[in-house]
Amino acid sequence: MAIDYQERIPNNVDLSEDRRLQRALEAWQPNYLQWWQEMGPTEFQAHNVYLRTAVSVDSKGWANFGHVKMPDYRWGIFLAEPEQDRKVNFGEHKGEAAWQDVPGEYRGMLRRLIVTQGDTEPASVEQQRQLGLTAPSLYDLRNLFQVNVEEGRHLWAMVYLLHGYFGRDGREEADAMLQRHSGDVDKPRILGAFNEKTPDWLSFYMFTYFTDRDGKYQLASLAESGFDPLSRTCRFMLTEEAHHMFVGETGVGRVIQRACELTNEHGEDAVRKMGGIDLPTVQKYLNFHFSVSLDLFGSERSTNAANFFSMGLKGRFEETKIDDDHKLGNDIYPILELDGEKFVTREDNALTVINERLRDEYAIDCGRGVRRWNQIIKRHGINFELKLPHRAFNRQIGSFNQANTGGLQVSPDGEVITEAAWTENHGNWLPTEADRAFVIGLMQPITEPGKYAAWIAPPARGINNQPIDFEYVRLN
Ligand code: BYC
Ligand code: FE
Ligand code: FE
Repeated sequence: MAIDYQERIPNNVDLSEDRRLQRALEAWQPNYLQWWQEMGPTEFQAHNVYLRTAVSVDSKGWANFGHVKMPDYRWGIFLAEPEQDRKVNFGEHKGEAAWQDVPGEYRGMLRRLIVTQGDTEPASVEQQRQLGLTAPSLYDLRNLFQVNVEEGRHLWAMVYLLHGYFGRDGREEADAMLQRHSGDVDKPRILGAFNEKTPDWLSFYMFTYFTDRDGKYQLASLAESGFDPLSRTCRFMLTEEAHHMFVGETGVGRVIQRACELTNEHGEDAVRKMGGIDLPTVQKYLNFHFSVSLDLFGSERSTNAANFFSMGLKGRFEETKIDDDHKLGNDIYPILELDGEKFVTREDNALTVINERLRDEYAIDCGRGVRRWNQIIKRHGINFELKLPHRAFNRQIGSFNQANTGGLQVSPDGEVITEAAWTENHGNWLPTEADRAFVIGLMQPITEPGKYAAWIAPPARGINNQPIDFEYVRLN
């Protein structure tokens, strides 16, 4: 189905057939645009940016590329194509026809899931709003804005569900999405990682690698939902997520490549002096972003998560490909825990520890890119290996939170340590104020097509087969 971009709210949901919903969304739109102006990218709103716009939900050729101004980018509402005779594929309702309306008894739970998902989208735009001022190239500037406009569209997708299916409380939740702000002391965003700062481009690449990947796993689990409209919105959001993670993986990879080049030219200790970001600093940023992103999966044992599953609202990653009864009545799953100062693996009810299973799958996926980063280092003949820190390192949520470990901490290598040892060493493991100041100090804008900042290698190729010196953002 082709999408009409002349409409105020481009969509493939027959919005013009539902006047009540259309009016509600048209009333929300000016508030959204105002939020975008106030809390979105601080500059470049009047410049033409080479953006990809979704033009259909057909997996072949769903996107169009062209120079547009961000406020003119059409934030449409798109649902992936319906699946014929789709069923609820897990939980107590397994085998029933998928719901086209909200099941009354699950309304509150479903709304909460949609609100939590929706809240992260504008949060990330807020976190990234200053980065345009210090982009290392026009290529990177364009990628930042692509991610930003798509996160804006993801918010639209969730707000469509709230307005369309949850009546007055849905409208109130949609308004609240624009009132909470990342890092706000009074009205913060819901989840921890979305209240952290993204003050520099290394943080941005780490965020898009690690935190957008939480998005991939959460969206994939929600795409399994028995509530069909949620499934279809999330399925389409996943197609866009791939690019966000690509920006992260290649961004970190290019930082690593430059560090390696400088190491080989000037020696390991000269990387910073020569204006690069040394590998030990990259490791610290990695440690930080991986650990705060692990927190996004919630507690190891969660009745919320068990309920979401049993009710048929949120499945497991690739639920329908898993070979079991999809009800998890008697299944077990191993989880890692601290018993005093020792790690032990205990088996628990698979339903109770469903968050942990998703976290496991996420961590494995994170490891794949780390291996590719290490290949870059190896190709340069340098003896250094980046590693994911231990899953218990620097955790704020769940059983490894200090409040639950009797004050014990865990090092990146998985050594259980005292609070005093933590205080003494955490500056070797997490970015210090001085590290952050150093990295921020490198961030100077490069605005000439084809030029790249000294701390990052140019990309291997451009966007949509364009050359790397293409004018990705027209500054004149
Ligand atoms: N920070 O039983 P618990 C994305 C709260 S990213 C603060 O442990 P549950 C994106 C929890 O809310 C994907 N609070 O966890 C990426 C609960 O509070 P209430 C986002 C936290 O409920 C980049 C309480 O602790 N999508 O799309 O089983 C750029 C006890 O909860 C945290 C989703 O998250 C935390 N880290 O699972 C842009 C999917 N963790 O309700 C976008 C929807 C937990 O008692 N959300 N809490 O006040 C969910 O499925 C679940 O809410 C969670 C938590 C998996 C997040
Ligand atoms: Fe998103
Ligand atoms: Fe994303």
